[in-house]
Amino acid sequence: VFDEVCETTGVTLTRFMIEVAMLNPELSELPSLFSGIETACKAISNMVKRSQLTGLTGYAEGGGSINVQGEEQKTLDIMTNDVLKRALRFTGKLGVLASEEEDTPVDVEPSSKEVMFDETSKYVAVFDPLDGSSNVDAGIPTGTIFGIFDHDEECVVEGEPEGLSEAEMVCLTNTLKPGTDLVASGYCLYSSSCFFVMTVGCGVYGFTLDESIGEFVLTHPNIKIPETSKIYSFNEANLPQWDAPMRETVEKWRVGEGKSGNRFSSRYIGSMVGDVHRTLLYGGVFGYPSDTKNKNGKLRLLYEGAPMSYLMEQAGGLSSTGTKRVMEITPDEVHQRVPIVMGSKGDVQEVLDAYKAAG
Ligand code: AFP
Ligand code: FBP
Repeated sequence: VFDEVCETTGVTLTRFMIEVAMLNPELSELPSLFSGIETACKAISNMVKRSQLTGLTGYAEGGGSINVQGEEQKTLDIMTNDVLKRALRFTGKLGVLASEEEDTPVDVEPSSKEVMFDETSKYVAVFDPLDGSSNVDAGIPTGTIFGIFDHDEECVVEGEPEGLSEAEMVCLTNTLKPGTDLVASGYCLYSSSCFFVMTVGCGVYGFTLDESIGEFVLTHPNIKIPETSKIYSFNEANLPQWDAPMRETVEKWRVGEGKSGNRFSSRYIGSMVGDVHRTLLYGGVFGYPSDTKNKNGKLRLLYEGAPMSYLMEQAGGLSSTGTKRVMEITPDEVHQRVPIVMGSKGDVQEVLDAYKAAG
């Protein structure tokens, strides 16, 4: 019966996750968490799609709502954050959640301590609920990025950071983990199709939302990024301020004088999920490098850099700051930024070689 269903629907994300859990008993609680994320993404996809009709455009409450990073929050930033929190609250598998739109990590249940120390609270989730939201009013693609870590119940806080409750301190240390500790990561891209792309550490799998049955269906099994490319994807207006190795490599690519001899094209959406999705499928190099003004670039390590780097590496690509593997960096704080260059192995390696040569 199961196979008959599958012949009609294709392999759904739900079925895929059940099979992952059957083959990997240590991941047996992951499907319910994925089910919460998947449901939230479907709801967010609808909110984004209908935002022009429902008045969910523009800044929150007539302006003035600023997140902890000093960015003005859009109505959809706040609403999508709530959708995710609510969807995960009742999975019973999540202890702590950190998000771009929350000042500090939060527990997902009102009775925080009970749930956080409940042995079923197995995971910590980190999110950017609506990445690229500044583009949404113009109908440009946006996305949700997520990463999942194990919940470390033994974790002890050293010192007493001022202004944080005991619960918040436990939360905090639970989220400050390097990408190498990720159990799973992924994104949902809201675009011409709604794509859900994920990894649990054995390749990258892409699903497309079939709206006629309301399910994500496997359309891109085992995504592998091409080894070299002809596309770069940066906010090139910042090029004069980049580190010399980054700047010089891109200048060579422009004129076909890089290692591959390819003359590169530029493609930049300004929405990380869209730019990374294209990079995974067509090959290319995406990045937000360090510049003289922003030493750590713009992207956030915990809920943008690390989850996307995990996907990129699992697809056979590389992700680096130029001198360090992004996956190996342990954040000192939740909203820490990190310079990033990621994508096709051969081309990213060329950037790394340039940094090395520059000492
Ligand atoms: P918003 O969510 O504020 O639109 O920022 C999106 C983002 O973090 C990332 O998705 C893009 O890659 C990057 O910013 C674009 O930054 P620039 O506008 O500086 O190119
Ligand atoms: P395709 O339909 O072949 O993708 O071409 C798209 C297009 O005509 C425009 O939509 C776009 O602005 C332009 O090409 C991009 O050109 P270039 O590759 O030179 O940047």
